[in-house]
Amino acid sequence: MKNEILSHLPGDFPWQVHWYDTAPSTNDLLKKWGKEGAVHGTAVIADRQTGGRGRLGRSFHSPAGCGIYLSVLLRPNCKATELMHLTCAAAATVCDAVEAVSGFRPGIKWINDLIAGGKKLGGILTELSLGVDGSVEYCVIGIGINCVKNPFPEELKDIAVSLEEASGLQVDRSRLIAMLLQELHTMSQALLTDKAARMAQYRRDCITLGKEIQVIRNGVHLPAVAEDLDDDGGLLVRYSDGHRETVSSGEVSVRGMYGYI
Ligand code: BT5
Repeated sequence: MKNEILSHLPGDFPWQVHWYDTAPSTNDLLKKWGKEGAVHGTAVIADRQTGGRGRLGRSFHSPAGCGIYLSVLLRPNCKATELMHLTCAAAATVCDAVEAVSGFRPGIKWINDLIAGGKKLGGILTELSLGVDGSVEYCVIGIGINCVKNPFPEELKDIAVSLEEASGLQVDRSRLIAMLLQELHTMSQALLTDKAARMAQYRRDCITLGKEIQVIRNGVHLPAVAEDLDDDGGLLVRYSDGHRETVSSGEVSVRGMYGYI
C-alpha cells in the first residue's frame, strides 16, 4: 500500500510517509515520535487502528480495509495561541482533498466532524505539545475517514456513513491518502499566513451555523442557536434567554436540536 500511495505523489514530495497494517492509534504513535524528535512532515497511516481515538476520551472505530486513518506531525514555529484555528484549517483542507478525488464535498459539523447526508463520514483530532513558554514543540493532526461501506457497530449504525455510500463512487484509498498529504502539505506551508482564507472556507463548509443546537457542557444540555464563528474557530451561540457566548471545542460539544446534526 505504501508504494501505491507514493505512486500518486510527486517524486520530490518532502514528507516522510510511514504505513502500518495495524497501529494502536496513529496520533499516539506520532506523539511518541514527536517526543523522540521526529521531523516536521512525518506522516503515519494505518490500515487499521486498535485504539483509534476521538476527542474527550471517545473512541474512533477503525477496522481494516475500510477507512483512512492518517496523522501528520508538524513543527510550526509559533505560539499555541497562533494555532487556535488548526482544527478548522485541517477540516477545510480535508474537504478539499475529498472533493478533489471523489467530486463530493463533505460538510463540517462544528468543530471537527466531516458530514455526508446528515451522517458522520469522519473526524479530525488535533493535538499540540507545548514548551514551557507556550511555544509549539509539535502538533499532530489526525484524520479518520470511512471510505468503504462497512458493518458499523450497533451504536454507530444511525450516525456513521462511508464516502462510498455518500458519493456513490468506489474510492481509491491510496489516491485519497496521497491527495490528503499534498493538501495538508500546502496547508502547512502557509499555516499562519493563510488563516483568513482557510477560516472563510471552513465557514462555507460548516453546516452548524444558523442551526438550532444543544450546547453540552459537563453533561448539561442547553438549547441555543449557532450564530457565528470567531477567527479562532470559537462558536458564537445565542441561548433561549437571549444571552450570547463564544464556546470553545475544548469545553463543550454540540448536537443538533433533534438529532446528531
Ligand atoms: C473525532 O472525534 O471524530 C476525531 C476522530 C479522529 C480519528 C483519527 S484516525 C487517525 C488518528 N488517530 C487516532 O487515534 N485518531 C485520529 P469525536 O468528535 O470525539 O467523535 C468521536 C465519536 O464519533 C464517537 O464517540 C462515536 O460516536 C463516533 N464515531 C466513532 N467512530 C466512528 C466512525 N468510524 N465513523 C463515524 N463516527 C464514529
